[in-house]
Amino acid sequence: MSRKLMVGVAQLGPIARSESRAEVVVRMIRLLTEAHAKGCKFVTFPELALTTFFPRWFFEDEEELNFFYEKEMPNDATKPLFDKAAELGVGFYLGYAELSDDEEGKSHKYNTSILVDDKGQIVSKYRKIHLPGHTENEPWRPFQHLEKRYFEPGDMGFGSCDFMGGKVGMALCNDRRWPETYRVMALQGAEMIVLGYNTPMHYPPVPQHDHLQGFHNHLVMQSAAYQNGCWIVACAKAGPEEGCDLLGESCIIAPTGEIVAQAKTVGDELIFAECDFEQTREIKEHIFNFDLHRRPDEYKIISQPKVVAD
Ligand code: ING
Repeated sequence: MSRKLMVGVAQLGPIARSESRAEVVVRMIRLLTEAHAKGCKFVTFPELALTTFFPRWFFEDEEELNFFYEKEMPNDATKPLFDKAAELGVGFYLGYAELSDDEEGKSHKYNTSILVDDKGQIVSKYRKIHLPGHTENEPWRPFQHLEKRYFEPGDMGFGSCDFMGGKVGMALCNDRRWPETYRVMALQGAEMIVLGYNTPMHYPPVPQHDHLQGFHNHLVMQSAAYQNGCWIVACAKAGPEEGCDLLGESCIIAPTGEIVAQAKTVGDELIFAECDFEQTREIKEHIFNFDLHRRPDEYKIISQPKVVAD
């Protein structure tokens, strides 16, 4: 028996600060249409896919900052994407900056992703849990990484939902570096984990690792795919964006840990592969059979709350 899904990864090249959401959506629809022509039923876009990666700048003006957030989804800018996807019968994963009000009317900002089905309906939402970077402007850096300032930690946990014949979980960028991310979803039955990323090649605190960005990117996801018996689908925003070089190397990784498709450029590029959810069983029922082999009684320290330094 097989449960095959043709998956596309729509890597985006640089998005200029001056580029409108409408212009970006045109690029996304072009990739979505190409993916459909190749037989894809599901397409992933990057993290914060609608605008340039704005956490690289320090904004003092709240209004200037709020420009980068979506107040609703879909909205005028993204409706053409939702409509085209529904017309073609293709689902997608989309990352964006979310500005949402809670029941008391208090507004919150999250680094968010959604799963949209082949009828254009949002079926799952995730808010980024591992926020990298810093909270205050640090002028010593050639560029900032102010995700801790511009987003609240996600409040929805890591989930897994029935989607397109399999069980699919979502993550965002820095989440992919933390093994717990994948294990929490795999323990909920996830067979595929999709994520988008914006990863600068230069990491100011530890520049001696700059040449290892590509290695670390694939290292963490290939090991996670194997250790959790999951397909991992990773989509970059890539290339020289507003003076900051972003890693490409978008990829699709099989449950064995093998990279089965990888982007070759740092521009708009579609890669795709046929993913059989059934193939996850080779791992989940054998080498990483959680029920048979896992020893959570020996892992308690992993989920103990952080000790707050006094
Ligand atoms: N970006 C980066 C990431 O985790 C980063 C931050 C870059 C961390 C390089 C470490 C090294 O890929 C986001 N958006 O999380």
